[in-house]
Amino acid sequence: MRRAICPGSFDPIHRGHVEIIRRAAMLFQEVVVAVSDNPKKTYFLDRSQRLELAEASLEGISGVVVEPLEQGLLARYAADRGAVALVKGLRSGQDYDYELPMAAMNRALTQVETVFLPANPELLHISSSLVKEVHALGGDVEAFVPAPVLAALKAR
Ligand code: COD
Repeated sequence: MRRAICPGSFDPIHRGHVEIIRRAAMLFQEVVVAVSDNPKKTYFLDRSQRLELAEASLEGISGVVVEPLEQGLLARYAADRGAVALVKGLRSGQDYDYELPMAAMNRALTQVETVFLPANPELLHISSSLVKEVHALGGDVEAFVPAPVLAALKAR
């Protein structure tokens, strides 16, 4: 079984994330979507909501499972889960500069590879922080998030 990990905060999951996960699922037999939980970070949605929304938003994509990612080394988690790769989406050179040393460190730690998928040009403006900001300022985020996330944002 060739398993990959798609890690993220997913606070909340958005259409850019879903597209990367869908493409990862075409490359690997199983994709574990690992929802991070870093107690030092302040999240907009709590972990159970981020997990539920990821599950609901990814329903129907074959080979995808959603799990919590406890605080700790991502490379260790990937090795413990028997994953051969981490999959990250790249929106810009800035993402690449940020991700490249982590990819090298993760490989040095447990030999796990990192696969970078270029963001779909039509979705690269989407980030969780901009979704939250646009929503907080009364903007319509329907084009940027899956239906379950839109419903949850409206309910808050
Ligand atoms: N299109 C394509 N990809 C996108 C888009 C978009 N529009 N938006 C985001 N992405 C990608 C990001 O580039 C990222 O790969 C992924 O989606 C997740 O994004 P976020 O914002 O939900 O998640 P982050 O950036 O907060 O990352 C959380 C992680 C757990 C991945 C991160 O904290 C991490 O790698 N931690 C590792 C800790 C560790 O082991 N450190 C040791 C040093 S290597």
